[in-house]
Order: sequence, then C-alpha cells, then structure tokens
Amino acid sequence: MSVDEKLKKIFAIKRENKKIKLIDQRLLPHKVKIITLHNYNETIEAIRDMAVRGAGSIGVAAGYGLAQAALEAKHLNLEKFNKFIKAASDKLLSSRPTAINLRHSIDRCLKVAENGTVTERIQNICNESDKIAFDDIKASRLIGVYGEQLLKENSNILTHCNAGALAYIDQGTALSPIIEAKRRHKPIFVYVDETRPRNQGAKITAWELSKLEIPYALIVDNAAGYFMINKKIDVVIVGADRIAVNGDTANKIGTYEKAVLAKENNIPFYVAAPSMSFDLKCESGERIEIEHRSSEEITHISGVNDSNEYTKLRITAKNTKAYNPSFDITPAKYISGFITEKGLLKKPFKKSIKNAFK
Ligand code: RI2
Repeated sequence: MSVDEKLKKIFAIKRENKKIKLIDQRLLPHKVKIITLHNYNETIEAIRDMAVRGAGSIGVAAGYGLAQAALEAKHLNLEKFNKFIKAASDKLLSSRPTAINLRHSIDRCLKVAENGTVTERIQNICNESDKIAFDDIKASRLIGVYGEQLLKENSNILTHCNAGALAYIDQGTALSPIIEAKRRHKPIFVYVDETRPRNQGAKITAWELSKLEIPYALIVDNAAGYFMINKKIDVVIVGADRIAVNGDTANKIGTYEKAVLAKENNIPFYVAAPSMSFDLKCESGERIEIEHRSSEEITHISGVNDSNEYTKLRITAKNTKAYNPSFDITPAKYISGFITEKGLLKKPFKKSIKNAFK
C-alpha cells in the first residue's frame, strides 16, 4: 500500500451536509471509532473535550460547526438568523482559546455571510467551511515539500505532541515533511515525545507513524536532552497553535524546553505551520492566551488493561493539587525558521512573516 493510500485511513474530520464525522482522538490508539456530530453544540463539545484536536483540525471543526449552525437556523428570518449565527460563533470561539486557526475559520465564514438572503448566507458559510478544509490540504502538502528539503538522508528528527494528519488535514504540519521524505524513499528516523499530560505523542503520533510505516521510537518528555547531548537528534520540528508577528510561538506545553535544549546543542529547531497559524494582530507571545485545562489530565491516566478494556486510573494521591497549562510560548530567538506553504521563513521574522502573509 502506498503512503497516500495509508494516509486516507487517518482522516481527521469530514462534513456530510449537516453531519460531521471524525475519528475520536480520545480513544486512540486503542480504538479507531468514527463518531458523528449532529449539531453545532455537539461539535463544540467535541472540540472542548478534544475528540477533535490539533490547531488545524480545530479550525476546520469550527468552520463546519458554523455550517451546522447555519443549517440549523434555516427556518429563521434574517434578523434572527444573524443573531443565531453570532451566538454560535461566540460559543465556538470560546471552546478552546489558544489556537488561532479557530478564530480565522470563524472570521472567514462570517465574512461570506455578511450579505444576501438567509439561503444564500447558509450556502456561503457551507462553501467557505469546505474551502478552509481544502486550503489546509494544499498548505499541508506544500509544507511537506518545503520541509522535506531540510531533511538530510538518515536524519533523526525530534517532534513534540501530534502535528500529523489528525491535527491538520491531510498530512499534518510537523509530520508533513517526514511523510514527504517517506514518499520520496528518503531514510529518516523520528523520536516522538510522549507529551504529557494527554500523551498526544505517545498515543497519536506513534500510532500515525506506525500506520505509515515510518521508523520511530517513543521517548519520555524529559529524555530529549539526553538524546540531544548524545548526538542522536539532528533536527527538531514541531507544529504551532499561534504565532505572533515577531515569531514567538505558542505550542504544546514542553515545546519551549525542547527549543532551549536544541539551541544549547546547536540543533536546528523548526516550526511547521500554515498562514492560518499566524496571528498578524498579535505583536508578541506575551499577548497569546494560554489555555489551562483540568488538573485531572495530570492526576489521572487512561489506556487499556490486559483484557483490552478501556480504563482510567488515578496516579496521584486523592486531591493532589496540579497546575495544567496546555501550551507554552517559545521565544522567536530559539526558532531557526518557519516551514510554511509559502516556503521557509527565516530571520528576521518580523520582516519575513509580514512579507509572506500581508
Ligand atoms: P497543527 C496541539 O495542541 C499541539 O500544540 C500541536 O503541536 C498542535 O496542536 C498541532 O496543531 P492540542 O490541540 O498546527 O493537542 O499541526 O492541545 O494543526
């Protein structure tokens, strides 16, 4: 089976008129269950609870969610329709705050719904939501093509969290250059951070790489320094949830540490991200809102037992206090470049980002 045939089985999200279908990422890798979301409230819940996750997939889900809302409101008059859409957008926007893709998707869908009859506005929102998904696929593929050029034969790549096909359709951001290398039969090896607390690396990235038959090994989050200082890692590639105009980047908690370690060890550190991940209204990382999630994500862990039954376990004493920021900001000075659908953006980032996306 070719890489592309294997990729088709790892789909993040699809829209079929009012229904959204997605692989429930909470159950991976133990169960590949496709769930159907029937209305926009179910979609908000799926984003909040991370049945769908990854900045790009959240953005697509939000656009599709607004399409669902528009279809749910088709019997309303124009005034009530507009109110309904405004309320639905606000609810979608508050489902997860850090990834800018969500806001960009909502803005794009609202913009095409500024004029016309209710029927026309519904059609425009639906078309735009599909276009967002289509644009993501194009960007994902181009990131792969540009990023692959940075990988030498037998490169050892470290990645954090999951920025693959389930995070960003259709072949991810950080994993896209790796998939492109596989497509071109270039030998590479991937070190996968487990990515506590939700273990997107251990559960999703490792699963995706094994499905694509790309050689990898899972490492614990605090082992990256060991592998770097022992010259086992040649390059780091991560995704992004939001990038400020100066290049400061919000990504999964732990990214900042990897970037500092990479600099200390003279290892290039790349962020793979499409234009949808850049927030041109945000001057620097200090202005990016960081999502804080439930402490239960730290105190409990889920998986399967020997009978393959899904189980959740508490790993701490009852009532253990835990802080759970979901993202951190990597200052631009630690980043070697941004792999985007427009090519590699180099320093000075203020200039290259503005030139690429103005
Ligand atoms: P794409 C994830 O967050 C991580 O921060 C990961 O690097 C990013 O989304 C990937 O998003 P979460 O949604 O840019 O798992 O690859 O909390 O879409």
